[in-house]
Amino acid sequence: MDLDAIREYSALHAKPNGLVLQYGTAGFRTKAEHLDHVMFRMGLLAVLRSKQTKSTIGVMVTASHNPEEDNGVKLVDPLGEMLAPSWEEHATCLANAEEHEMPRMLMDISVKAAVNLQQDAFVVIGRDTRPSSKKLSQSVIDGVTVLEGQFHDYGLLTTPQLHYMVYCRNTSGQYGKATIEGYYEKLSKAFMELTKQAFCSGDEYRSLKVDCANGIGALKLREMEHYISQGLAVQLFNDGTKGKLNHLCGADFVKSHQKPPQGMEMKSNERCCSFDGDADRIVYYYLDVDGHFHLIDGDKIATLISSFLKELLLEIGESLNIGVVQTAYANGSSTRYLEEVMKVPVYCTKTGVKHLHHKAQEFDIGVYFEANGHGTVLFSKAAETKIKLAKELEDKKREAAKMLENVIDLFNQAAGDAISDMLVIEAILILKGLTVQQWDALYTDLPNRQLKVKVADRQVISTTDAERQVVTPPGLQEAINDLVKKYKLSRAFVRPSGTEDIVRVYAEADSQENADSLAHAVSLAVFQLAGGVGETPQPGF
Ligand code: NG1
Ligand code: ZN
Repeated sequence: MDLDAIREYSALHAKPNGLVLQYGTAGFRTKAEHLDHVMFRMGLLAVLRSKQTKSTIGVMVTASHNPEEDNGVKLVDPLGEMLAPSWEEHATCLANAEEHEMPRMLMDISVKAAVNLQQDAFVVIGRDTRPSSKKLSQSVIDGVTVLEGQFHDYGLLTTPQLHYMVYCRNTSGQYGKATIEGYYEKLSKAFMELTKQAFCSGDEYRSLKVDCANGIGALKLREMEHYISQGLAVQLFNDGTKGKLNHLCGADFVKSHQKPPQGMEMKSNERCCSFDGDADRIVYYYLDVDGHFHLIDGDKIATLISSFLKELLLEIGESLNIGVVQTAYANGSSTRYLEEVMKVPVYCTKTGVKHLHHKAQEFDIGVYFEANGHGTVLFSKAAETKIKLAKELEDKKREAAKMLENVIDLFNQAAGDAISDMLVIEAILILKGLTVQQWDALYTDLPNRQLKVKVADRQVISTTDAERQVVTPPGLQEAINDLVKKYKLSRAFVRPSGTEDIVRVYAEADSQENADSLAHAVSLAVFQLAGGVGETPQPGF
């Protein structure tokens, strides 16, 4: 390690005084102007992680669904996964180190993590379309080069595309080609093959309106359009030519406000979907003939996909275990439907895809989705092998096995991916001849409401039982229990956000009015018992 060079370059990416950041649910996130030093340091850290794992490591510059002025960075581990927890700690220490501590901190991490400094390092970098992203990704590159790491800068990519590149490179190209064309070819081939034997019921199923949140999804979907145009016509809205990223549009807006994005022309019964700012989330929706808005969120996506997979597994007659992984934000109706009607085991983990991803790996086929539309399906090696063997069986089983193979190829095994999920969903709707209304009618969501409360220090709230119960501050859980008792079919929980400086409140009840009123009452309890700041939460939204 050339400590002088590190000192010299680090001074060019100096840390603002007094700034403390935490590697949270999805890496570091804050206002873009505070992130230059973090980017440089994550470039350094990526080199160490690459040396330690003897693998390619990814660095993605994005703040996903957060405002355009924000930015963020996260590291991607060798199999496309989120950074290992012990390295999240190293990341936090490194990001918060004072200038003069930098060389020692790097040495400390190298010793603690047994990094062989002689080992070569390779880092791949991607970024979203935020105005700040280009310069910030250059700071990552500065960090990589000062530690003499090799790198490939992919430039503009969706977050899941970067995960895909990392996964491809670390499996010697077996998973796919580590190029943007490789990604389009893999997905479009699987999509076209999967849908080719479909009973084609005309154009109504074959065109889809996509709100791209004025983000990277628009660019990438446009590039991909011609690969899939024979099977699906996509019409892009909020494509970034005028509007602001994530502003009044995108998956997060649609899910949290439960209304259509601005800039989308919706006619009744048309299938529409929204991506978020880095295209790893997707939600669907439509207007019924009375003009009412219907949201089809991650839970209903997971339900559609698991019921399709279950049918195919039944056809090939293989005993593969399938499990669905959700978080506390999953609508109670979805959990009940999956468990009681579909007889699929459901598990609840903490918020953040890394927790869901991890749990999903325990099954032959693990379906995981956050209610906000972030998720994918993981197939174990054992499942892949059994499916391959089933292709040798009689005709009907062979067809189902072939379809399953295409489904495996279509799902991004490295990360939740809006583009890949969209293609799977479209394929299932085509194959089953389902309209968006029929899909929506699988079950009825319980009315729900999510709110944010500002407190002085959100870490005073600690939780247990996959975030469904509050441990501290004392009295808060009892207060929530008492409030929940006042409503029918009700449930509520609170947790500190990992990406914003707020506490999130979630409530569900038998009517929208009751869900709203319960959410408000719980917000007041948080405000009073957990050190609320600013204005007392008001009813109404
Ligand atoms: P936080 O801010 O920790 O609630 C949010 C989402 C997560 C995940 C991360 C990363 C909700 C309630 N929370 O986390 O699911 O997507 O952002 O982007 O949707
Ligand atoms: Zn995202």
